[in-house]
Amino acid sequence: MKPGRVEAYLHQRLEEEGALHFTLLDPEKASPEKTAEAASAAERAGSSAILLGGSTIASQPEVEASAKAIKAKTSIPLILFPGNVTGITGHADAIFFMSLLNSENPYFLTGVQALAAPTIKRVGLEAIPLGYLILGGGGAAGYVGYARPIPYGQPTLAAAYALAGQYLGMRLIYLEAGSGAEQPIPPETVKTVRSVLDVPLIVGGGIRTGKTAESLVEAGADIIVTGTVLEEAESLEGKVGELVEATRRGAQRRRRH
Ligand code: 1GP
Repeated sequence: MKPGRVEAYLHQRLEEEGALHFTLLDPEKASPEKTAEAASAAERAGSSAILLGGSTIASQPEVEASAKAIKAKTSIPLILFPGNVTGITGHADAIFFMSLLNSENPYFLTGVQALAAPTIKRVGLEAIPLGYLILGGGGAAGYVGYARPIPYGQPTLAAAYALAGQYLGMRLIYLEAGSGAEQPIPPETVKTVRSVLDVPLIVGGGIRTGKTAESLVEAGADIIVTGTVLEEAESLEGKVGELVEATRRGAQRRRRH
């Protein structure tokens, strides 16, 4: 399967900028109008893509309504970040076709993917193969996904799983600490994983400040995802701006190594 338009865009932006920031929006937390306004503010502040989804989404119509509203207000890619079959709509540009590599439940390894695949083909969504790994506490995603989270003190285990994902053909690897995690993934873990990987590395969960984003990018994260901190921020645009700037600084520092 050749890279589609969105995947090619991501690679081009990564080549130009070194590292990127993505904004995660939950369609069940606000109305489609408010969600679209947040997406538009994130685009203005320099975020490179909108992720729509979460691990507890039950209402597909809300995903669809939010996707439509976001597409009407933004021009950066809208990528679905599904936790289940309920996370799918044809009104997005692409979908992270994810397998939760450290799940104990085959449903989250290949089962839900098989249920979703025919619909993804029918609606013409670009599928981007992604290996999803849950670390630390794991939050709701870890609980819902029957994950056996990799402890923060075991970076070589995380690297082994990430490399296995790459060898299985996944074209992105996502290290997830869990939405709202108290402790984001430690930079040391990111560094160890980065040292074995060739594909882009996404890091998310519990990232709240520019300083954290910068240190994760410097350690080797290519894409930083934030959701919770943007829901809590007084100014979403201001917070995304801080994170985008930090991501750029992190990329510059990494280049100097
Ligand atoms: C969750 O990694 C994402 O799937 C983002 O986490 O909500 O903590 O930013 P936060």
